[in-house]
Amino acid sequence: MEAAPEDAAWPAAARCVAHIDLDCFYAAVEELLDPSLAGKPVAVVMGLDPEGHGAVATASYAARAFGVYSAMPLHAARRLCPQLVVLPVRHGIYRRYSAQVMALLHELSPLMQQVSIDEAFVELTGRAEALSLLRTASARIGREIGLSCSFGVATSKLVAKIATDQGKPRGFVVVRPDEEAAYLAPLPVEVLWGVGPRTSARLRELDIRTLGALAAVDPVSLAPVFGSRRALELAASARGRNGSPLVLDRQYKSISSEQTLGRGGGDPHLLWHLLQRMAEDVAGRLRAEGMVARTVGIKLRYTDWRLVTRDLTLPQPVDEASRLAAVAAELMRRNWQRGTPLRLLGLRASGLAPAPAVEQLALLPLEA
Ligand code: DCP
Ligand code: MG
Repeated sequence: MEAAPEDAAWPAAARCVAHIDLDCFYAAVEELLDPSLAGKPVAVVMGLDPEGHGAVATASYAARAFGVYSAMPLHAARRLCPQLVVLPVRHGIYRRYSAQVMALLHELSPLMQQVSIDEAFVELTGRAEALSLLRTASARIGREIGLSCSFGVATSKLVAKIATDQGKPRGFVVVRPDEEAAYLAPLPVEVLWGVGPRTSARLRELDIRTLGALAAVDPVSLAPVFGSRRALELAASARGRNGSPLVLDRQYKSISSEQTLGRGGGDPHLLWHLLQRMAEDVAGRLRAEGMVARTVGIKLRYTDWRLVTRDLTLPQPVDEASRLAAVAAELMRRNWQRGTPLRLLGLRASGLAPAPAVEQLALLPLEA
């Protein structure tokens, strides 16, 4: 795909966080599986019983036009939209689609946080081409999986998520560095995380309805109402300043390589050779992701299926093949019953963190 002009390079100095949320997720999957539903008002309903009780899990856009929303009792939804097509939830099917989307996103970066079944954050800081990568991912979700999604891209999770919601459906909303405050200014205060009915009522009493108005007041004047900590947090959020890091999913916290062994699975020379190859593979993927690993582990499966996994957490993170292989070899020395044949050998790097930019620069003169 050709880079659109609006997909200009993301500045290296700024954080880059993408948020994605699938459009009308459960209803979209049902439409994908039964194209005759397209364009009809569809409600996917939880707890649907033979008497027609239940609660709307989600509604298609055609149903939303009648005022049907998530969490509404089914009888109320039917009153608003008598021709509503009602389907029971099928969690197993939605989970499979969700897993496909998450796997595709994970190709962008292992720094990914799945927030719910249809929603995730991806950290793309340091990736100048972030926007064109995301646009390609969005197109692939449509083409390869058949679902429509919305993306928000910004310098924080907070603003990225707001951008996604504002662009729905099929949105791709980019809030560039330093444009956060201007982007948020016209929006109602309720779009901020944690601003529920109570906070928004108190803000209304102070005549603050938009984020622009909230950003304009001195946080000192909010402190008596909200406490100083919350007042400062509100003031920063209203300008789009929020440093919340991604909370990484366990399953995405490692990069590993495995090799099934035939004959010769007890030969130390062969195993050392394999460890080096796997270390090169893992190191290459770590560097491609811009990551370093604190923990290196091995996985040994003996021919009687006994499984041994051992790891070592290092004082300094690593991303070079030689270091990974050396640590893995040391773990082998301590834990492998030398000469005993293995069915499988694996090497795993975990405790991942973004590679520190300064250290990488410091390495350059040595490599030149
Ligand atoms: N869901 C649910 N009950 C709710 C809200 C949501 O069971 N109260 C389920 C059904 C949704 C899915 O979770 O399809 C994702 O939730 P979203 O809030 O992202 O809603 P949708 O994806 O349906 O719509 P949107 O396009 O607004 O994201
Ligand atoms: Mg959604």
